[in-house]
Amino acid sequence: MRRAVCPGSFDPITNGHLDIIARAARLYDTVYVAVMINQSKKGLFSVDERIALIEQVTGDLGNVKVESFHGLLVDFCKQRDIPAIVKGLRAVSDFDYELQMAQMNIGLTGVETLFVPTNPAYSFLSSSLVKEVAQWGGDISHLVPPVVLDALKPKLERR
Ligand code: COD
Repeated sequence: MRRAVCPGSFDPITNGHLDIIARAARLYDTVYVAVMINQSKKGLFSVDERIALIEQVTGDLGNVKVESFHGLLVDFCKQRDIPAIVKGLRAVSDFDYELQMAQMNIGLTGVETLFVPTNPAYSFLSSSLVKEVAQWGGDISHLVPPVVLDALKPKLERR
């Protein structure tokens, strides 16, 4: 049974995340999507809301499990016997930090990190930019799944 994890904050999930998760799901028997909890960072969506959105948009893939975790990613992997972390790489700017994390993680427990090049259509895309553009009324309908678009509207109106 080949297992991998796609970790992140997913606040909220974008088409860039989804592209990486779908590609990982073609390579592995089971892909865990780990919503990592960072208590010092208040998100727009609660962890439960993020999980619900990810479950809705990955449901058709058939081999994706969504969970939250508070702690080190390597411990999430150890507890579930996951040998590989799959990450998307958007640009050179991502590389330095991603390399540091990959080297730290393999040093901690031996878990490997595999990098998947972003789809060029999403190479500029991040959850933060989506929220900023949406807040000022910009069109993000091509950047997030429809359920995320619907979920964003009431959140941003309340701000
Ligand atoms: N195209 C392709 N891939 C993308 C895109 C895009 N447009 N946007 C995001 N991604 C991928 C990247 O691989 C990214 O790493 C991942 O999705 C998650 O993105 P975000 O923005 O939701 O999440 P981050 O960057 O805030 O997540 C950082 C982690 C939570 C993964 C990291 O901080 C972590 O592992 N934390 C757990 C605690 C820990 O173990 N710390 C020690 C690390 S060595």
